[in-house]
Amino acid sequence: MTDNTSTEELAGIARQARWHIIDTVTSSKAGHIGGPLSATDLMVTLYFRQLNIDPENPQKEDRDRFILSKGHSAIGLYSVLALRGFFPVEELATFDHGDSRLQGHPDMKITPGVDVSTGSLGQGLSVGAGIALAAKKQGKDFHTWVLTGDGEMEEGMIWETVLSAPRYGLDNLTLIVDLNGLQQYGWEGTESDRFDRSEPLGHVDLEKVFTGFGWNAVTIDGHDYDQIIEQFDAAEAARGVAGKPTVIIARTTKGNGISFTAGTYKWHNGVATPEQLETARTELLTEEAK
Ligand SMILES: Cc1ncc(C[n+]2csc(CCOP(=O)(O)OP(=O)(O)O)c2C)c(N)n1
Ligand SMILES: [Mg+2]
Repeated sequence: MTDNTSTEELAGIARQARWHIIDTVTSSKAGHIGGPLSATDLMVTLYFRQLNIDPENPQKEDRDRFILSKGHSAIGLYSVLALRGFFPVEELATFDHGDSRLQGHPDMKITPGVDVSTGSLGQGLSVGAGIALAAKKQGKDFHTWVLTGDGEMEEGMIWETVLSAPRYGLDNLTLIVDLNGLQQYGWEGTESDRFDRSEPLGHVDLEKVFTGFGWNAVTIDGHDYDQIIEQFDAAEAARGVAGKPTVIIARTTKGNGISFTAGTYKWHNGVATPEQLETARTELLTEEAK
């Protein structure tokens, strides 16, 4: 824990971040909405309370690492990085333009604060385990955090690392699974049905599976700051002590925070109409709506 930002402050920052997500995608005329919005509270808590990072010195040697493995949610990460001071909020308006530092998927070579390039789903946990293992070997005391989607958990490469990370005692590695119950598509009229593409892990007891592989596993409400903070702190306290990695299974709502995007795969990506953008502005930024 590096900062005592209150839950009220986190909630206010998250409303701003959510506004930047939908406003930016609307003005860039392309981008993801649902995934960034389901992970907003998790990323705001990481960047405004948990991570040991310095916006003035993004490459600081002992910084904590964060890997947005579900790289399609880049605009969520960029919004949080901008609000945290890594680059000007005004730069968000360049999102997805050819010459922008803010590409549609995170690029570690050009974006301040981005440690690992992602976008091809399934790779971030393996990279995170490599970083965590290197830190152990080099006696470095920082934490590596990885955020995956639940659809992303279908990728085989994830499970190679779920298998191997406990063997190396990577208690400096924490995986957060954004369990929003949806991926890119669903079947018409069956959004809440289990076992189809709309609920990738509907038939899996993820906590039990991870525990079986040798991880510490806990399930939280990924929009409840008290639960997020408690388990982030516990995961960090395990570093150097527990001898095993932690997974935080965060139950979330895809598209959370805006009425018309919440709970549907249809806003996995999309561009708001002018009327929808006004609705979002009212819900997120207007005093009486808070
Ligand atoms: C290897 C790979 N396959 C397919 C895609 C295309 N794709 C982007 S997002 C997405 C759905 C991801 O669903 P989930 O992991 O649940 O993310 P979230 O619900 O948080 O948006 C897909 C299939 C990709 N980026 N990489
Ligand atoms: Mg999902």
